[in-house]
Amino acid sequence: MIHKNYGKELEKQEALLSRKNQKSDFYNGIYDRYVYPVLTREHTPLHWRYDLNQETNPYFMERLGINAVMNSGAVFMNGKYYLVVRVEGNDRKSFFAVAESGNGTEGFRFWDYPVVLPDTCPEETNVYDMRLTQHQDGYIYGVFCSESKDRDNPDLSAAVAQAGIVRTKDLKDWERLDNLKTLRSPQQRNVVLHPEFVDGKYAFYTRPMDGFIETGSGGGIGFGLCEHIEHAVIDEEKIISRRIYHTLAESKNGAGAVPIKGKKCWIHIAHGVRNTAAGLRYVLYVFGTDLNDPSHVIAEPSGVFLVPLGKERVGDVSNVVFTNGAVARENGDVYIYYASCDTRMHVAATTIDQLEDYLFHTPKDPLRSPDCVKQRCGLIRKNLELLEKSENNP
Ligand code: BGC
Ligand code: BMA
Repeated sequence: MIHKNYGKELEKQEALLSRKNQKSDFYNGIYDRYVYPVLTREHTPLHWRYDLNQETNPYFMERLGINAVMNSGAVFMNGKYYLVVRVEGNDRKSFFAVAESGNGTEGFRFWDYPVVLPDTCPEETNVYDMRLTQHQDGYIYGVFCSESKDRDNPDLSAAVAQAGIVRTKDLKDWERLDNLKTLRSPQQRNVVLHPEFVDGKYAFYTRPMDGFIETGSGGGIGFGLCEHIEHAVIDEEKIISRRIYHTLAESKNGAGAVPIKGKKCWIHIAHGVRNTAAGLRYVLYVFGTDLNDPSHVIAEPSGVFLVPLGKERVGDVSNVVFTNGAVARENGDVYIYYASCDTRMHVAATTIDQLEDYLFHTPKDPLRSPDCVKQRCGLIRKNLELLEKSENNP
């Protein structure tokens, strides 16, 4: 018999799932934020968490709770928005699950079952942060972090991060390919597959690092080509977006959403990390690369693009926003899916035109306070002159 509490809990959840979302009054001219997160752990189906049977679960307890939903890959397909969500169980292990919505800003619902990936790496302990690339070759690729215990290191927390690769046509059947091999970097996280061939090859954004947490000598976001996707091997990684002293990306950075093809450039929404007394702070930044050479940066606006604000600042890993998925529609609308604090998913809405205006008209970072003041005084002077003129001839 189904437990008597099920109906009431389901009704509460239905109210959450069918809640309308709306733009918040946050304003910066660059994107809109929405009032409600698009996914929280409360959105996960009750039948994932409870044993619904009155006899075997008399207290109607969560038997397999869900701790958080976050860092999601995103695609638009057959008229719908799909997120492949990182779902973290109460046991700290993550897995992937598909949630779909008709309009991209509300009504996201999980499918009945999570994604069941082929279990091909016996040492793999955790998987997370899948980027979904609708590739020119006709497949949808999922590139994710595959994490294993570092058996050669006595430190209990020592781990090895690699890029796992799967592909699908429908988000239901997934074929697992070999993990990416980068010959010069022992560890990889935040690897993204470019949607088009480059010089007839598969192109990846990488993030070379020395250790599991520390990027060490790894200079930033890398770029590399490989011949075959089934056994992907990258020899040379060229650094395209560098870590720089006293910027938002001093400690680490990494590719985020799959680059969006704009009119003037490839639009990259990435994350940057700096260290603080309160721990690592993750923010988003944007850069643009040449349409004919996606490894060549041609637009580098100064500073942060999106930071955790208000309630977004609080969660399991506070002071973090992270994106690994965005959807760009043919009409130019862009939905950026971002997680806050490794806890929940949000959406920010903008357009390709706005992003390109931001990319090409936001001044560059002068890298020193005195030059930053000069830069700001230039803006103030022009504005005050304009205001004065318009006061004189209203
Ligand atoms: C966590 C990730 C985190 C990484 C580095 C992993 O074990 O699951 O969320 O980004 O460690 O801190
Ligand atoms: C990482 C990422 C994310 C996470 C972030 C903050 O290194 O790969 O999984 O959101 O740390 O914990």
